[in-house]
Amino acid sequence: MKRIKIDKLFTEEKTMMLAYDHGLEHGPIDFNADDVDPEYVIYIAINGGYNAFICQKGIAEKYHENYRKKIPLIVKLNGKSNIPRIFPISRQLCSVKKAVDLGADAVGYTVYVGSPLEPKIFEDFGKIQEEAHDYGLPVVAWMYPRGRFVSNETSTSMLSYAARIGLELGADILKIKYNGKKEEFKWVVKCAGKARVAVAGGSKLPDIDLLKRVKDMMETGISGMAIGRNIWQHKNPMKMTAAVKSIIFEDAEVKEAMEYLK
Ligand code: FBP
Repeated sequence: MKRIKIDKLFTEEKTMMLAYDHGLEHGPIDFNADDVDPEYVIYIAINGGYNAFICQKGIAEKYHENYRKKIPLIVKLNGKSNIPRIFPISRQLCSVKKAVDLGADAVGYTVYVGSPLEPKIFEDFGKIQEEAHDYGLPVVAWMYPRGRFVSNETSTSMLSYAARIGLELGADILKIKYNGKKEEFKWVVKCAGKARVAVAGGSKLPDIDLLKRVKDMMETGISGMAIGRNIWQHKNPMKMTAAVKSIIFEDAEVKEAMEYLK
């Protein structure tokens, strides 16, 4: 088996990645006059010292291309808008080869656990996982329980099942939502086994609430975050980046992290 080059996405086994695929997933409703510009967010990713920038191929082609050597890239291979609210499924929009041509250091793929279309989703994921590994690329899986068979998308039992599925399907990094239950979430991380867990940030929170959440999450054994809106929607993204990083990489207390926001 080819060696999977995962270390580039981590600093001493911890990570903080910047996600920017929201234009497709949510639409411009997530953006303001600054962060609607991909250059603005790439600037944050590079100058904030993120471990990777995550985007769809269109942004990678038109914007990241000039920064190839400056920040690792994760190309999201599938995606969908939130307009047709039918069965949760996110189809492949970019090939693994195209991601490699764009300079990707890893590929990303959303898996809707529990969707009525789950068999198709798993089958498709299986293919891209093998292709990516043939190139030595790690696979980041957004493991999101969703659909009418899922009564609670963030229950510990659902999240732990999603984490385990991610491990068993061969994902290297699992992007999972945090449910705010620190003790229970340790079980989610345990179920992920050797797959590393990076938690999503969620919608924008007040500063103190976000930092408390990050502190709690880091105490569950996760490797870090793949965060988006809480950074680039912030009025001072670089300060918020420094605050979150201090907790992830230096184990800072919330009070110490708050100092970066002054
Ligand atoms: P945030 O940190 O902004 O929550 O981003 C995480 C993320 O997974 C994005 O990568 C993605 O666009 C979005 O959330 C999808 O969230 P949902 O499927 O819940 O709308």
